[in-house]
Amino acid sequence: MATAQPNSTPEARQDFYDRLKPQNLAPLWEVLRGLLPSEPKSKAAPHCWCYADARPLLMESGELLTAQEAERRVLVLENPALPGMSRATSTMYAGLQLIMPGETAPAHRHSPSALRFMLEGEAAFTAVGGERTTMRRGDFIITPSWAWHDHGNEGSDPCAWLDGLDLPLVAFFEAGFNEHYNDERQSIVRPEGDALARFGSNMLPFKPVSRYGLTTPIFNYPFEQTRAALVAAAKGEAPDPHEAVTLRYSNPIDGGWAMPTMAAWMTFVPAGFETAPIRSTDGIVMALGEGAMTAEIGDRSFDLDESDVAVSPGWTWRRYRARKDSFLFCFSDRVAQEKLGLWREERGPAS
Ligand code: GTQ
Repeated sequence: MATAQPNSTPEARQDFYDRLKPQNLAPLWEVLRGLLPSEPKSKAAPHCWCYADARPLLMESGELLTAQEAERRVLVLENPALPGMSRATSTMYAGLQLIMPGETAPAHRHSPSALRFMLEGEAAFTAVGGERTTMRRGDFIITPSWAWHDHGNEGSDPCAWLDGLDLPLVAFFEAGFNEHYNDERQSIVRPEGDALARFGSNMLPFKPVSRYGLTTPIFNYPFEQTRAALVAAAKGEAPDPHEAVTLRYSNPIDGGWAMPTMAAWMTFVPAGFETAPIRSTDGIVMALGEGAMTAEIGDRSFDLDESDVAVSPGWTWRRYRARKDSFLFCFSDRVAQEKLGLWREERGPAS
């Protein structure tokens, strides 16, 4: 039996749509394909920021205004396909932050979480929860959601690092708060190293509780420890064809990811090793801590030197080839996607 065919003209449909509009109604069938694509197509583009190009401009910003004046003196890494949106990937913010000798980035707190990957300088500190930590090259540092934090530079050279924040995610949920401290620097109530001793030495208090709720109580994962673990792990078995040698930063309280919204890990690609293509639904921000490597991301190929930052948009094939032993720091929204049951990956053939 034939179904009745409505014989509406394009004009009749348009007229119907025009009458829907004032009622704040819209026809799903005109937008359904865009709402339910067969697979993700990220709006972000693969991109690389060479530190050699960005650094002079970052240093110039140090002459232009103080950290106090700026509150945070940061050059935002804007994805070229998302101009003006302060996004490196569709869901992650990234920036290069500079603190000149003697300066303080004043204490504040916000519900977005922040992470830092230290690039340059030996004498920068960040203070979190009444404790200071010195930030050294390659260190992974965490500012938990709603924790007071200020940064300073006690040395004679500029200090710079990569910032990562979940700002676009928090903005999407419209759940962001921000507050200023009543002083430039927070009061220090614990000696440096306290958190690492209690939680980051393969030991735990009998009743391990994080001061920072869902975020790890360790707020500096020193590169020295991370690097040593990766190098030792590489001796135990051959690198994984897709992941090379990868370890993730974990929360010692539950073994999960270190932060509730941003996943962070480090990949060691031994010199001469080439990974097979892999893609995952999380868009990844990566910074080369040490070494020299090529990252093929989608149809782009980037030669990464130390401190270069690249982004791999979600569901984009990526593969690495190391020219020297390379230590690649990565972060993404993978942990959030996993919790929501959305995260997927696909592994291409290993040649
Ligand atoms: O260091 O607290 O890149 O609040 C952007 C916002 C850094 C910070 C950023 C921030 C910070």
